[in-house]
Amino acid sequence: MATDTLSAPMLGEASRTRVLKNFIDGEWVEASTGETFEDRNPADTREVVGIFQKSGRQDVEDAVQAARRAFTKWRLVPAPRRAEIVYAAAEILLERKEEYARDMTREMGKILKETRGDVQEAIDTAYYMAGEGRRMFGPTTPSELPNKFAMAVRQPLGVCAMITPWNFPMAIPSWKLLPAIVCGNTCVIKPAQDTPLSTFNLVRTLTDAGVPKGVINIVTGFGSALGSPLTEHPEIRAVSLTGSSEVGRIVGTAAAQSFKHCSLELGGKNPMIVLDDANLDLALEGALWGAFGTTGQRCTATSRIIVQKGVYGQFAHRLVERAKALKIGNGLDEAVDMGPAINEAQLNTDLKYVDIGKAEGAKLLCGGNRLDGGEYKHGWFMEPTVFGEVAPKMRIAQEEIFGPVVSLIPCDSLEEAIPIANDIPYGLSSALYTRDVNKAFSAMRDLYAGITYINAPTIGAEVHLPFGGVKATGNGHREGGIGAIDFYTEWKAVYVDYSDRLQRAQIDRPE
Ligand code: UN1
Repeated sequence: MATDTLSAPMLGEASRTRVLKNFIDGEWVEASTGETFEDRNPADTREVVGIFQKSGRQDVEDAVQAARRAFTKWRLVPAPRRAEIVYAAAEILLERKEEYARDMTREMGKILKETRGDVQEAIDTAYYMAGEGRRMFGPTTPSELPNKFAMAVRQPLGVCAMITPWNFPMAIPSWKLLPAIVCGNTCVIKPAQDTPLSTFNLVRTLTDAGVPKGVINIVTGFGSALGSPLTEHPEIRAVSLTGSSEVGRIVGTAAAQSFKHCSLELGGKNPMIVLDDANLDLALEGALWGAFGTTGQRCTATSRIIVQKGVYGQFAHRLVERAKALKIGNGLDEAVDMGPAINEAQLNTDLKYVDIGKAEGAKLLCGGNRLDGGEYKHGWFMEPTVFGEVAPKMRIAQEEIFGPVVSLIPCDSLEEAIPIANDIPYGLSSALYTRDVNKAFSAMRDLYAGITYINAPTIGAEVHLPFGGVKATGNGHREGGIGAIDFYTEWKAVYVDYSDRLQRAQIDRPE
């Protein structure tokens, strides 16, 4: 078996199994536990994509100490210089886009078109954040006293921890790592155990572009072992998690004990409203892409479609026809529309919700079964699934499934649809299909979510706009755009008194 080094070339598909070590202080090191785990292809579990370190508390400690040492120098590198490295990384990612997309399809399962999009999202983030290095604006403002100058400057926080999910294994790490380092922080990242390779590919690129040792450290392993060390460590100043609301509550509670900055991007149960006056062809395309793109494994996935009664029958019929026609299979095949679930546990959850939906009295219009014959034998595949006549309070309409299962909810009007859309524990994304500008604007105001699309599905956020949501979707922070710069910096107010005398604010009031 090949052991990875920074200079080792990427090995192509179907080549030797790579053993990847942790990346700490610019070195590849084995986990202190001496244990490893396998990263397997969910479309064909016979294929081991890589072998990774099953790390423990000591590995986190080593990574934090490396990041702490690196911070003393990195914080002093001018932000535009830090940003140039990120820009150079974007250029390298562009060259390696196809190779990294193929690696990602093999470890995550989503189709090539989408994994290319995932790498592109990291490229977009890199270009955007490279530009921020020359902004990082802060206000200057008049002092209330004469001969005194006042301004606020952004300062880095120190060591930041990132805990990232498997569904966007390069894009989401890029949302966190790139603003963090442009702002002058250093990082310890724990990628999801199902998809560590794509994070390695991103960090390898950043290292090749010139990020110095210790600025980004990777510790792989399981949340059960690494969650507490990362969230409780007194020298970690910020934690950024993308994951479930359940894990978010644990991470948020732990991080609060040492007053860390904490950004939580959590679940979604995203509604799409289709009104009678909508362009139905467009709404169908959107529904299909929003519900079954990424096998429904996006926190932005369209999982509820609230359809006005005038078009409900036609919409349901046509959606089912289109869902049945989707080609399921290995994402490396360009003809495939939808890949597998990420792992057995996720597939079981998806199938469990099919049973729950049936038991609740929803009408199974298509799908619902596991695919495990023939070409599907060694993967975690299931049919795209559509439930009709779903009542808004059923569990399949309230709980995040994270699979290719969508619920159709009939409604009478936009006035009825909005409360149905809002009456869930989450609030990430939302969509409305209509040709009526008045309705569009009231929905933009009244849908209670972090993101609203008009005449587009609930997925497909762009990296320079705020990404995040309300209620159980998060804790008020936003990734993407300037929100990320806000999260990874701390304000410092600076006063310069050039009057040469003691001037007391609030007390000495010039005549
Ligand atoms: C996620 O599902 O966690 O907006 C992120 C989108 C993608 C990002 C999804 N750009 O669907």
